[in-house]
Amino acid sequence: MEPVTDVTQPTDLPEAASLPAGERSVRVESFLGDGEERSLADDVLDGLTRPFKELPPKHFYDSRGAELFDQICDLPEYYPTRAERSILTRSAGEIAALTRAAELVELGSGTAAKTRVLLDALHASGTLQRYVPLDVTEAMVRDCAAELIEEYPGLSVHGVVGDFERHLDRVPAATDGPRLLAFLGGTIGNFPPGSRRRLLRQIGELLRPGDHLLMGTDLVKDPKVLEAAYNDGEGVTAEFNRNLLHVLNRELDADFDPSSFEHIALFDRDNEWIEMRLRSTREQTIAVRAVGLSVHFDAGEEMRTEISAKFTRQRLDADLAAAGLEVARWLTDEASQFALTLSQPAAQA
Ligand code: AVJ
Repeated sequence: MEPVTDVTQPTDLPEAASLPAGERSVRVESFLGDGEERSLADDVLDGLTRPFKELPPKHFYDSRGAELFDQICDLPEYYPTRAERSILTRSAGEIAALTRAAELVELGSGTAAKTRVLLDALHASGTLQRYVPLDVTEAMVRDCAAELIEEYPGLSVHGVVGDFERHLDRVPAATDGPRLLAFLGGTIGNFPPGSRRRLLRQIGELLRPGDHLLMGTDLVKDPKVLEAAYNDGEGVTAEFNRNLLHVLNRELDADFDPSSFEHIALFDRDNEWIEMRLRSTREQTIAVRAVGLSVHFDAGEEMRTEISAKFTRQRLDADLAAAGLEVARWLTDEASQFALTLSQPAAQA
């Protein structure tokens, strides 16, 4: 695929110096082309023709989905965002001192709300030169890049519009100093064990000795607390889950009636993950015209739309070790609900 490259004044061009300060050091490259719709079509052809229907959670996030997710983060039942922010707030100074990062690379950067806590600490310690946000939503990358270079004098931003499952190799080569790679929010929990380790290995390949990975993970706890976080009283998570059907209707010319699907969220104790599903309330056949598929649902049939793995320290150590990483700091909030792990390439034997 030919990358769609839009270079907005790279810093090394002489003309850049004549631009107003706010435009001097932003560069955004996009690697999303036809590939994006392809991946939804492929996932539908693959996931909706199985005996147990399933779609990956990355397709939740169109603009409505992103908005609903933001609302989820403010729900009283959804503790992970607040817990992670409290850890970041408490530990950002320590992270900055330990990593001395010249560059912050962030996977799934979104609005970079929590990132500012890290950027503040790295900027204050005087080591930070560049921020590299990677996100599938181009507007998010552009808007946050524009804001951040205003907020942090001297910072350059090199945004990458892409999917971290496919475009990690597009992360620009490291600058001179140490790199800190942030993967926050607990997003790693969306991956089942096999692909989780594969992704961690690919992430590990972006790190050299002296670099660090800062990763957020939700922790195993009382199933009632976990299930409430994914089944809130206001029904926001239910709307978020059903939004996937709106995405399919729009992107693939499907004819789902979202009101005929119920939101389900339950903690699978054996696998230690939350599973979200959509349950068809009646027998029905759905046309997904763009891929020429007709999909039959029995009354009560469920389709899995997300897993969100919950971790123990032990499991996380093992997953990181499998990717050649070792834990340097294990940071949790006061109630030990969530963990931020700072890890680094393991010393070569
Ligand atoms: C963005 C994947 C971390 O698993 O908690 C929130 C997504 N789904 N409520 C999570 C989500 C339902 C969230 N992650």
